Amino acid sequence: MAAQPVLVPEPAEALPDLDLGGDQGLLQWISSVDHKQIGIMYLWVALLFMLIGGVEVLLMRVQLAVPKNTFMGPEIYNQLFTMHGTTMIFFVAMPAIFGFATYLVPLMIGANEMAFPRLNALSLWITFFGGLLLYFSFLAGGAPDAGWFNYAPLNQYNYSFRPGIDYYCAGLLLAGIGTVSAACNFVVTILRYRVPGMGLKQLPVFVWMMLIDSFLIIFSFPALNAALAMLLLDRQLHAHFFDVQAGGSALLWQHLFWLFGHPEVYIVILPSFGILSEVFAVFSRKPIFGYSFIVGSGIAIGLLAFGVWIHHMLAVGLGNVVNGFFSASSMLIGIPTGIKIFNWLATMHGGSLRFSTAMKFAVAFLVEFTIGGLSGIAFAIVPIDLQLTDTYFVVAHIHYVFIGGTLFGLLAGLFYWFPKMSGRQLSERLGSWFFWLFVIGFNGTFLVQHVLGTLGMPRRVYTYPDLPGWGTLNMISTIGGFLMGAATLLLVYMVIKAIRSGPAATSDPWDAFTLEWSTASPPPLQNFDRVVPVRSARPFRDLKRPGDADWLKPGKKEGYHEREQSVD
Ligand code: HEM
Ligand SMILES: [Cu+2]
Repeated sequence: MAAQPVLVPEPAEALPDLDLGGDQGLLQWISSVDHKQIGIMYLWVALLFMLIGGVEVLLMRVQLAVPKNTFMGPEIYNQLFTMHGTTMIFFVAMPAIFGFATYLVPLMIGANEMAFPRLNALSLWITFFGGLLLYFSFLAGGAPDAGWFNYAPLNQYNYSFRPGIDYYCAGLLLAGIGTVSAACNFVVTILRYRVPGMGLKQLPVFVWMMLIDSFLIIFSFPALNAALAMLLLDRQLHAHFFDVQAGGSALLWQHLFWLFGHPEVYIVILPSFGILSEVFAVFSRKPIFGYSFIVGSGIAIGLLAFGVWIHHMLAVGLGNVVNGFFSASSMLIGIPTGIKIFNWLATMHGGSLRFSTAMKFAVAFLVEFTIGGLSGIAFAIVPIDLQLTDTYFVVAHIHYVFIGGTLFGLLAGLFYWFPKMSGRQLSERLGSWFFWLFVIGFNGTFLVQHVLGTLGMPRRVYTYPDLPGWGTLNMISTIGGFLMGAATLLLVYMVIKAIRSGPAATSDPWDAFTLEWSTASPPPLQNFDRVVPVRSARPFRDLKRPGDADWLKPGKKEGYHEREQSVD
């Protein structure tokens, strides 16, 4: 079963004679339909917008550093927090996820391309142009200023007559179309283009999570896209969908938004769960503990994600029965999430751990994401939510899950896959500096916001009174923010330095398990000309250690019993 026929959507014309390791020039990049180049461009888009969103938030933190500050006024502040949140979710987290997935999914399933390479390029470019369109609002008379959730009636023309909200609608609609088309591409690629022998039970966990993720996108983004189109009709053609005075419903916006918005928070966390599952296994030198539980709980999270959106609306007065139901369903999500945490801990247990920078971020994730999960459960308790909603406690929760969860996962992925993507090794020494600077800055910024929230400091305000403790805690938060800013610059420096002059990486620097490591670093234009036989979820490891392949062990389920062999 050695030389498999390569099961890939081969391009109709011969492949251009390209060496992806070389310097190809800008025109080649922007006209590319190669999934690896598109993946890398997605990552650059994410980095670009992360720097912009980062500058926005640092300006906000300067304004909040001391009470009664007059550094900026409320108009600018509202635009900044709206643009910060919108940018980070739609133009940083999503492109970063798609960057990794576009690059890795075909490689991990032994394919040479995405199912629809041209659609893949289209998805990237309209996402990017959606971001540009959103930012064009600054030049067109003012950015949107009603928050990333853009609630009615604030989003209505008579409350926000500048064109910012129109750009919000147009930019997100454009990006939304790119997102849905990318998700369709992943579903077809994963279901149709796996190498022979790779059943669904042999899919790498990251690919599984991207499959679930894509379905979440396909079912949730239409709610947002519809709401955005309706809002444009409201604003441009006086349709009154969300205008209470004319018989519309402001709550309708919230329902549509959170019907999208809650699944969205799982859309951005599931890929990180996938990345971490790869990282924990490889850096513990063990198979992932409880593969089917990891996958199954991912599916459970995906299904539950659609049944909890009202926990974002517990304070709007839908009544005790509705609130009680959604409170309970929200807490259920803690169960599959807890299962995953347990499985990762069990994967590390008894393994021979290697604390590379990727693994450091994975372990830090366990701590920070658990803090974010616990504050989430606290919010799901209605009386607590009524006290804490719209305070800084929410800001703390969001960031523990987004940064301590999503971003830490993505950073673990960056340090893990960078050698594969670039053919260069990132400096572990600078990586360690970056890690500590970032983790300290992150906790400095957001841990104290739990306290600010319980003290009653409202979120989305441009200044605050001089009450006992508020100034000090805010100052700590601002200093933490600047530490994260410094860490981000260090990351950019590291990446550029490694690309220019980093030590060359081998094809398999971590002694990894999955197929992407069986090809060169960086992979050639045609990923594989021969694909290894796949019989387990660790096909590349099976190949490297034929005598000890997973499928040779009689009666072995995944897990645990492998401790003896794991010391290699
Ligand atoms: C254990 C799982 C989780 C539970 C039970 C939970 C629960 C909640 C609740 C009840 C709120 C509403 C708080 C309020 O506005 O009063 C909330 C807000 C939020 N959560 Fe979570 N959450 C969980 C995980 C996550 C994850 C994984 C993410 C993202 C990666 C996330 C992102 C957010 C965001 C962005 C908001 C604020 C939305 C806004 O008003 O702008 N949460 N969460
Ligand atoms: Cu939610």
